[in-house]
Amino acid sequence: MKYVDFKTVQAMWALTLVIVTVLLFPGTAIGKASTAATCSSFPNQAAAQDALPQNPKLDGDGDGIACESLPCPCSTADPAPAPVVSVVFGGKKVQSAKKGSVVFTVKCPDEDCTARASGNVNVPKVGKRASLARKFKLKRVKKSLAVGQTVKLKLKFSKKTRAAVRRALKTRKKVKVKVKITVTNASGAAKSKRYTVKLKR
Ligand SMILES: [Ca+2]
Repeated sequence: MKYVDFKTVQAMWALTLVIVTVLLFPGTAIGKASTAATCSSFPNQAAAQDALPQNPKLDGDGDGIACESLPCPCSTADPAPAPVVSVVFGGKKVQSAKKGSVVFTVKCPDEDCTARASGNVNVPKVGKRASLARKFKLKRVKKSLAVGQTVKLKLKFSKKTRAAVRRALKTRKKVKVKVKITVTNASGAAKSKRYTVKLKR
């Protein structure tokens, strides 16, 4: 190479300058575009909060607040509170098979709510008749509760279920009823409770 003209030298210098800038200041616009946003990409908490919808990883603990470690200015928007519904559940762990149903109670002390119950009866095999070992689904129950009202949820056994339960209990088999009760309020908050009830003769 005999000589390099002035324009080429100038262009090379400019290019070098850009590369050095990106290497030294990765926080600049050019550097940021090439990497996924992390908390260190933001100057403060509020900025990270604004970018949270596009970068869910900024909220590692899932509480709705991005990058708690960053300095303020901070986001003034409170994270949406976790919806809760307070419920008082009631129900005996051992219930009589004679009634042909299992009964639970539900009360919402703070607001109106809706209770839904579903479940099944697990009847074990009796004697050699393996076909009788099965789950019997209970008919679902749904009730609306006024605030403070205690409501009974009665899950009735079908005729078939009653017969199978009676047969099993006669031979001292254990019959269990599994029930799930879910209570929801007007704002969609839900709370569930599961019961395993032993049936006695
Ligand atoms: Ca967080």
